Amino acid sequence: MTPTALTIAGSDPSGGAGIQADLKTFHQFGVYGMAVISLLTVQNTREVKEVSVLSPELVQQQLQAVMEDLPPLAIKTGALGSAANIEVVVDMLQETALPLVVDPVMVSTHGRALLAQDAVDVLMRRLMPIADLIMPNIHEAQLMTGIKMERIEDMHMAAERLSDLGARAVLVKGGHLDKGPCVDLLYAEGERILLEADRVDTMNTHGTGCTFAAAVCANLAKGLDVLESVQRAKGYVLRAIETAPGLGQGHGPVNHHATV
Ligand code: PXL
Repeated sequence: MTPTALTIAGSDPSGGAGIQADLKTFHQFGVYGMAVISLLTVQNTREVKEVSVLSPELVQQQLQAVMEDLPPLAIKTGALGSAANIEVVVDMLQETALPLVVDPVMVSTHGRALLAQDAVDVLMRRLMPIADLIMPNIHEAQLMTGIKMERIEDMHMAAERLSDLGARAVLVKGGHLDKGPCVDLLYAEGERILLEADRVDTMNTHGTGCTFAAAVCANLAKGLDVLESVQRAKGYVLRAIETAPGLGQGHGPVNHHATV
């Protein structure tokens, strides 16, 4: 059977993040990709000029069109934009038992809000309990838990807290910690696993979060378990950063052609 995956996320016309990154990543992993668009950004590698959030009706209708005809084997959510968009997504997805990866995108690479303030609460209360894996970076983890993220132990505490909200597994991404290797902490069923990678000194990290979550989702669609999916996805993202094509004058995209 052809593995299929769906992303519900925002558009980045410069192609490095959002649904564009997700679809390229699905494709690279040999997975048929589908995309429900939740918001449009007007941006390039230098700046975000505009963000326009789609109506919940349009998001609901796109999702319905996919689900009634060709339901995917796994789903990933990225920037959803509003509390109302999260509500319609959860209303529809809670009926299904499909593997769901949640990238709780709150701000863009350039610091623009991609999720309304009041939506963080809805995300935690409604989306988290149906997630198989939620993948916050330290800023998102800090915003959701109030725990100041400075050390691995802080990441562990935040992961426990988020796990209590119902997510089956939590991956707190430590790439934004100040120094040392990039350590991500995977927490599931009371156990933690540390995933380490060398830090790459580069400007070209635009869309890494999207690409990471999409790669996990692609592997879940292919039937791998969460740990194996995360490990393979992390390797792919590291190679994608190391071989970034150097496009644009700001934060450039990663190389989605990297080996899987
Ligand atoms: O990486 C977060 C992200 C998600 N979605 C869209 C984005 C970005 C980062 O800039 O533009 C559409």
